[in-house]
Amino acid sequence: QENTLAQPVGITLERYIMRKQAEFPYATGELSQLLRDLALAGKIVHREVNRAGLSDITGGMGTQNVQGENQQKLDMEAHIRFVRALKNGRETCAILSEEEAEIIHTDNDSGNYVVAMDPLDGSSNIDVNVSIGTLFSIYRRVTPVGTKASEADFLQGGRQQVAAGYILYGSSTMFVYTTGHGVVGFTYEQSLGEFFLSHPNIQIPKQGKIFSCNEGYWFDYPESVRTFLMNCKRREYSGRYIGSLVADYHRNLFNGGIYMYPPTSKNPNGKLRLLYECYPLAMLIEQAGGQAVVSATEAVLDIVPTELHQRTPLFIGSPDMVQELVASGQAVL
Ligand code: AHM
Ligand code: MG
Repeated sequence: QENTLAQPVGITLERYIMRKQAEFPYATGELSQLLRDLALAGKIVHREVNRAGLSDITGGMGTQNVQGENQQKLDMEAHIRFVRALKNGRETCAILSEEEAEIIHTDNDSGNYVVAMDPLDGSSNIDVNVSIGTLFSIYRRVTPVGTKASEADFLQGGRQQVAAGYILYGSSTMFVYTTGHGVVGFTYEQSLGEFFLSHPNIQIPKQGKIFSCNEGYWFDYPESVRTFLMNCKRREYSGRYIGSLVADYHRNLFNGGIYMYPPTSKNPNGKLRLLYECYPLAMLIEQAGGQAVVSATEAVLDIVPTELHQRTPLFIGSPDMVQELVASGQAVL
């Protein structure tokens, strides 16, 4: 008899995380729970992002949402959702968010992990229906369990991240992460309310034909960056720049390319934040076979952090393109 069922459903994020946990006999399940908390908040933010154009209608009438809260701007709403999910999950003792200057303590000093995150990145794209994303970076705390977490827990350096990832709210919503064993991607199936494994082992092409940067700052760019860009143009590579870091990064990860945010006169240290924008993407790109550098001589993950919200230049993508850029600017980059 003909099988009238639709396609078999695949592996959900939940199941995948459980299976992975079982592969590590000493794993306590805490990191697994933390990843699930992030995915849960991601689903809620997905919902809010998808009805963003409508929320002004209710917001404009001064109404409240179902929880009786006043309507928030979407980036603040995302911040509240992620903080709440991480607090409820009880694995996290402290959170650093782009939306708040100080560390947020979760009132659970027995949590083993801290999370640095940008709850909703791509502020210029939020109100105009263009792809935006969430970025996160996870560390095991270095301060004793049971005490208050401190800056030291967040300033461990990118190589100490135990997991990192992002959620892309694009034409579909995706959850992409690494725990240091390759990069996996899950796509959200809205009608089932689940993320399904769609990209089991993501590798970036060694060479690409896309350059992504804000060319409006051309006259500010270091000579090396301009030389590199001119060479890209001579070869008629494609310029692609959404202005949402997660979306630009995600496209280049799959198609091959380089994303650049060099120092400019407005932002002499670059614009992007080290702890919750550059570190997580740098960990992901290295796991995917790519490279992320801040200068000709320094990998992003090797920067020693000094401040919670510090900025850094970023050059990230296909290894051959990053190496060509580095070669064009040994002296000046
Ligand atoms: P945000 O944290 O205020 O959203 O800024 C970060 C964003 C990135 O997503 C994007 O790549 C970059 O800023 C774009 O900056 P610019 O408009 O200067 O090109
Ligand atoms: Mg941001």
